[in-house]
Amino acid sequence: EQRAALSTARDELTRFVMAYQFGMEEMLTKVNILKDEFHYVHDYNPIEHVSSRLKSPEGILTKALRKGCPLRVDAIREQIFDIAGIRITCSFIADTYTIRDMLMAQEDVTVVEVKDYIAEPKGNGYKSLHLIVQVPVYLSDRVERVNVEIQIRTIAMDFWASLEHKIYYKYDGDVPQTLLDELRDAADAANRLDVKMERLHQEVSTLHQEQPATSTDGAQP
Ligand code: 0O2
Repeated sequence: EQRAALSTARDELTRFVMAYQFGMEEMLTKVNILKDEFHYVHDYNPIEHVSSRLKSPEGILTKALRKGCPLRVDAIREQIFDIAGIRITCSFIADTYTIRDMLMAQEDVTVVEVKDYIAEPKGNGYKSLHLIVQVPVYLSDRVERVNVEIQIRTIAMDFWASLEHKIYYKYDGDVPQTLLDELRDAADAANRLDVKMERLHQEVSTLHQEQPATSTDGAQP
């Protein structure tokens, strides 16, 4: 009897995680379509890099325990939003908002939550746009709406976040104050770089529009 219960629980968990995998793949296709299409429409690609990950069963349980969420799939479905995660790295700050708006405008994407840590950075200096969206996954016997977390940030924000994440885990969350201060300084430096790069990019784009660059090898365009 216990073996049958275990087997049912395992099947349930497998199907549960599978739906997230499918939802994540659907969102990835959407992001990759934008990335490829942008390549033709603009003279630079606003999406630098796209990555994705499924939270491991262990990671799901750890987060559930941390949030005081009951260890049942129905509760986990309603309280843990980042089982499927996609990270989009953009060239410039303005691009992060452009990509956010394009994804939010898609008819089959339901926006559950938006957190703008770019406009309002976290105390430690963390910056990123977070979206929780829901996409329908058409399974053999039902349609399941799964949550996918999308993090959109610039290359500089991503560089900072990955180092901060490593340091945080290295010190098991108890990072010395001097390092925290230095990380805050680094976040400010990353922000200055983002602002400067965006201004340069805009200047060059404006110049390019006013005065199209001429070919240097003498070939006809
Ligand atoms: P991991 O290991 O990256 O998966 P919620 O998900 O809303 O219930 P939370 O943590 O308040 O809980 O949500 P929030 O603030 O939107 O953060 C979700 C994810 O954003 C985190 O997932 C991180 O990936 C990232 N993140 C948030 N704050 C920071 C930060 O200060 N530094 C870095 N490097 N990343 C951050 P996890 O599950 O916490 O971690």
